[in-house]
Amino acid sequence: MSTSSDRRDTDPGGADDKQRQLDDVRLDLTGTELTTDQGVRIDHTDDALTVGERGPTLLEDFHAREKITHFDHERIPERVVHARGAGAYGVFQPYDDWLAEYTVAEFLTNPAVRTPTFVRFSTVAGSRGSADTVRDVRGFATKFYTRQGNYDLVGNNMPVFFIQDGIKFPDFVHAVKPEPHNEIPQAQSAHDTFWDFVSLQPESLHMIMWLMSDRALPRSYRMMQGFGVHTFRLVNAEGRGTFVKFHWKPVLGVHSLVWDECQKIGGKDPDYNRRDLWEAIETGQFPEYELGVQLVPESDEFAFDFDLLDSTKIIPEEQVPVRPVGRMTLNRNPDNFFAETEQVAFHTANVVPGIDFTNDPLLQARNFSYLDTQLIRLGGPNFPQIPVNRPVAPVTNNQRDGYHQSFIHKGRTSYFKNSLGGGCPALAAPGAEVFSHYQEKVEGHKIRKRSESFKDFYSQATLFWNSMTEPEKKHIVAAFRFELGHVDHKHVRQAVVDQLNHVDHNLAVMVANGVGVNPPEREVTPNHGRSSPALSQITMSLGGTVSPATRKVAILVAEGVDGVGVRTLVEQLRERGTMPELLAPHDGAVRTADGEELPVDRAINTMASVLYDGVVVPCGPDSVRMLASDGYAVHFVAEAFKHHKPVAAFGAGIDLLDQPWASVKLARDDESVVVDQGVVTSSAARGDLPTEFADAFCEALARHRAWDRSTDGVPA
Ligand code: HDE
Repeated sequence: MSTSSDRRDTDPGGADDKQRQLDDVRLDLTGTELTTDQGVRIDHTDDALTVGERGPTLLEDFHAREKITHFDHERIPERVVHARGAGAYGVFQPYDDWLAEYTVAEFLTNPAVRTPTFVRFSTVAGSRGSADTVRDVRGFATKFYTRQGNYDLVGNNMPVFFIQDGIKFPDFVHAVKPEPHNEIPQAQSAHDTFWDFVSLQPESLHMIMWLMSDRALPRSYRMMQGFGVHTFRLVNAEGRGTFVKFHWKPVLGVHSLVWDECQKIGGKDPDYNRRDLWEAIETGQFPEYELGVQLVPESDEFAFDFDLLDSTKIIPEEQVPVRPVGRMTLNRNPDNFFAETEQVAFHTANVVPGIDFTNDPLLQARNFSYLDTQLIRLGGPNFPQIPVNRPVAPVTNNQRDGYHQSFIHKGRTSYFKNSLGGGCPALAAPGAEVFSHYQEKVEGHKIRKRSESFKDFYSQATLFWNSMTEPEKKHIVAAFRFELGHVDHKHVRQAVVDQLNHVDHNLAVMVANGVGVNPPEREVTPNHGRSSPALSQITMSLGGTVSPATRKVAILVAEGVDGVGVRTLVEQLRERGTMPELLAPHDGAVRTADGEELPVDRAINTMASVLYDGVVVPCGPDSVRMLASDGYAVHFVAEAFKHHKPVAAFGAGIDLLDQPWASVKLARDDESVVVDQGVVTSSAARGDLPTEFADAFCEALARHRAWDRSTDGVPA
């Protein structure tokens, strides 16, 4: 058996600590024989024990009873929110030690320490079996198994929240969940009770702007930001506190789907985001996120025109920059969804020395709620012993008994102080690193009253709106029209529009015109005109380094395709980190113009353009003629075009793009590479395909979508 000092020699950073611990409980049944839960071997499990061939089943059949009883109890309650999720293990490592001035948290400040993590991404409103691509907030919860104990950063992919005080959470969740009389609609906010709540609770408006934006439709969990939302507190060795907001930034950039695409994917592949995460990790394309912090000295607590304790507000990045701390890489899928992703339990109150709370009333309520909900969801107080939840730091205390106790505590003492057990577990020795609560001075009367400093509901909603690019604004207006268009009560539609008039008059008018209510006659709250470029994912992705890595490309082929051209292209696309797949009218293989067999990855009619980031139609006159007469193929290209995706063709493949609805410039005669509105074409064929073709297509993939493309007339 290896000792912990052996382990430190081979893994000094500690990155494998958690996996080594889990190895002790991992079961591999390869080569085993069937037994009962009591370890008794069984040679028959297809028929119950009966009296004669056609007689009654006997109660004595312990194997049948045990098997069925266990099955009967397989389900546990799903999470009351964030029920649908996907998880992965990873490792976090700080870049350097600069944060040590502000916190004693070792995992954030010691670059030699590699802390194991488990992350669970989730949607919020839908049930466990609902689709991934709904319009919703995404959870981004991270458990850091640090050497000082577990730290959980239970965040979302949006930096603000719907409400300011946790006491409103049951009201909010009841409003957004399916309506109670008929349990409709599933995983959607487009219904009356949600918008009724919003119209009467204007503090939700800032978050509503985020929810109606493209942020609610992430292309991938690997391509969305994460935020701790609340203002937390870092505490340094002298006991000095600093306010902090946590940010995760995905290395692949922030990208979204379009709404029409989301709705279609909901049917074609309800596991779209979950599958994407799983496959990326299985194929070694490990998702990476940079952790950053915004720091505010306590002396600046009142320096802002909003309250730092109000979770419906951001600190604009232009005001307080996000400073990079370290990087997390997700590198291992769970072995068993239930054991790990379903049973993982996050809690905002799981903190380690160096990180503490503030009086944000939303955070304070969460610090109560998570443990409470887990007691019922995971069946009692011993859920921290479930393998995925166990810290790598030793757990030694006098907590005993309860459902599912899985440790055997030896000895006769389970109380403090004791003399019979040698005084153990003892208090930490003086000077040892312990958690000590930040000594904040608090005084006041017991009151139920929202602070006056929380009462500006509109300025930051306006800031968000002002920061959007034109396509992003168009999407927001369309989202409001879709959502309110599903609200039956006209007075609710009107009330929401009237609220929006406080955010921006033009926005309110545009929404009103789409949903058949009275546009507000005049501006009530003048738009302050301020903006924050960091809020726009399009502005950010244009400014930053973008990469086509991991994007999925469909190459449409049929009999007679230009095999040399296809092979060249596939190679070039792979070299640039993308994931090309060949789709044909049938599965198996197609014969190229040169008579060779070209293996096919998928049949076109089993897939859809919405499952790819871009499409290429290669040369081969026969192949293109066949595709042109195949409705699935024609629709595939038209739909990708409609969703502003990069579309490319070479040689005869260009004919498939030469459509009345595609007003783009296409390569003709000897034009090597033409790029127009994200459409990349080349007259070249066979082995002559210039590398600029793949370069231009990958550049378009990296830019994600061509928003300047006009798509109104596309019949898809
Ligand atoms: Fe949660 N939230 N929440 N929440 N939340 C839960 O805990 C709650 C809030 C978030 O993948 C529950 O174990 C209250 C904000 C995530 O397992 C529950 C309030 C943010 C997850 C709960 C909030 C979140 C949860 C349900 C208002 C972003 C999924 C199951 C005071 C910063 C974690 C569970 C996972 C889960 C309560 C508000 C994020 C009921 C009372 C703000 C990512 O305890």
